[in-house]
Parts: sequence; C-alpha cells; structure tokens
Amino acid sequence: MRIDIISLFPEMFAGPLGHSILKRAQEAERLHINVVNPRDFTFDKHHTVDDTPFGGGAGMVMKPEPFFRAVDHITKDSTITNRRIVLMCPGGYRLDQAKVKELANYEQLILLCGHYEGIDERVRLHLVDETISVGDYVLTGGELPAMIVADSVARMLPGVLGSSDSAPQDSFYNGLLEYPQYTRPREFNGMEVPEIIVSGDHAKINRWRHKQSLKNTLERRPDLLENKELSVEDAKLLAEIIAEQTGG
Ligand code: 21W
Repeated sequence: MRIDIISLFPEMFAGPLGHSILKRAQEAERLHINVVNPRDFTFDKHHTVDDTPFGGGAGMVMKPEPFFRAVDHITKDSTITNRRIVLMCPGGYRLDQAKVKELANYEQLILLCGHYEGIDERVRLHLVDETISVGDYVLTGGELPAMIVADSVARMLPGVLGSSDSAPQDSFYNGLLEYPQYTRPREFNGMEVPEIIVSGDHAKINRWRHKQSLKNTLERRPDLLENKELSVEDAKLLAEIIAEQTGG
C-alpha cells in the first residue's frame, strides 16, 4: 500500500512513522509512506498557503490550490486506480476499527492535513472522497490524526505484524475488549497471577480468557455489547458474570 500525506509540517511524521513496526513494513516494501508539503505547490514569491477568510472573522484559511496541485502531482503518471482521498477534519466520520479495515483495502491513501483555522471548503466538496476525525476533542492540526490513520491501517496489511495472526487477537476484532495478560514472575510483591493461567489446561484457559473479555467489556465499555449478536456460549458466560456481580 502507498500512503501519501499532504502536510505543512512533513518533519512531524518521521518519528512516529519511522520506527518499530511501520519502519519494518516500509523496509519490507509492504508499505510506502510519502509526505508532501503543499507549500511546494505554490507559485508566488512568498509561497502563500493561507489567506484571510472571505466574509471576515479571525484567523486564516488554507487556500485550495496547493492541495489540488499536490493531489494532482501525486496521482498523475500513476497506474493506481483503487485509491481514497481523505481529509482529516474535526467534523469527519469518527474513526473506528471497521473504517480502518475498509481503508486497508485501498491500494493508495492520500491523507490531507489542515492546520490554522481550517481549509477552504472547496477541498472538502470537490477534492476528497471522505472526511475522518479521530475523536471529539480539538487538536491543532490534522497531522496527529493522519498518523493515527496510517498506523492503524498499516498494521492491518498482510505481513506487517510479526506474527500473522496477531491482528485478529486485538481489542475490537471480535467487538470485545481484550482479556488480561500476565508474564513472569508468578508472584511479585505479594501480587499473584490467577491460578487458572498457570494450570496448563488450555480449554479452561481459553474459556476463562473469553469470559474475562466479556467481563471487561461489560464493566468498561457496555456500549460495545449493545449492538453485538451474542452466541449461546456468550450469553451463558454473561449470565455467569452478572450472577457473580450480584453475589448470586
Ligand atoms: C481545529 C481544524 C479546529 C479546524 C469557523 C469555521 C483533523 C482533528 C483535526 C482544527 C478547527 C481531527 C473554523 C479530532 C481534531 C484537525 C485542527 C475549526 C475553524 N472557524 N480529529 N471553522 N480532532 N484539527 N475550524 O481537531 O484538523 S482530524
């Protein structure tokens, strides 16, 4: 997959996208990340990327032309047809794992980052396919959100995670939170690991883990259970959890 990022601050991306799993993915050529600066697509002496808002008001608005030209530059002479152009935008679709999986199916993602007070509306209306937010809080720009999209999408690509079956084990894969994990030592400052986890009975361990997933989800993120179809086994485990909670 190719991920092209359009940002006024290309240097911001080197750290987060240049380490660990994403570094390896790029070295293995499963992922190509390219950051371009809209300032390089301005023709005036001062390389102007923003201007005062029509209609008045405080702050500056990012001009449309540098974004259109940057996207043109990225897409021209390319054989890729299966691409998605995404604007990082506080009012966009709130990113979730289903969206991440959907984005991972494209050959190329082009992520546009705004800054300052916002971007000329014609970019949203006529240049991009969709807008994405990373949550209901205000950041200073679209750079951190673009990194979140790049990171979450990259780890879904085949061969990017070390062990090929790591991704399906994650939180949200089956719509539940994860079960608790433990490693050595078995006892630390009087804190012990649950007996079952060292029992060696893998059928029991798997059932315990799944029950813990359900319990964690019920206690911390009950909203995740509301739209979930429960298997007979899940319903039984949930009934056990609720009975234990109410002391029954
Ligand atoms: C913050 C841009 C505020 C625009 C009148 C009309 C991208 C983001 C961002 C930013 C405004 C995301 C205005 C979660 C985020 C992002 C910077 C408001 C000014 N005045 N996800 N419009 N949170 N943030 N616009 O902040 O670019 S995805």
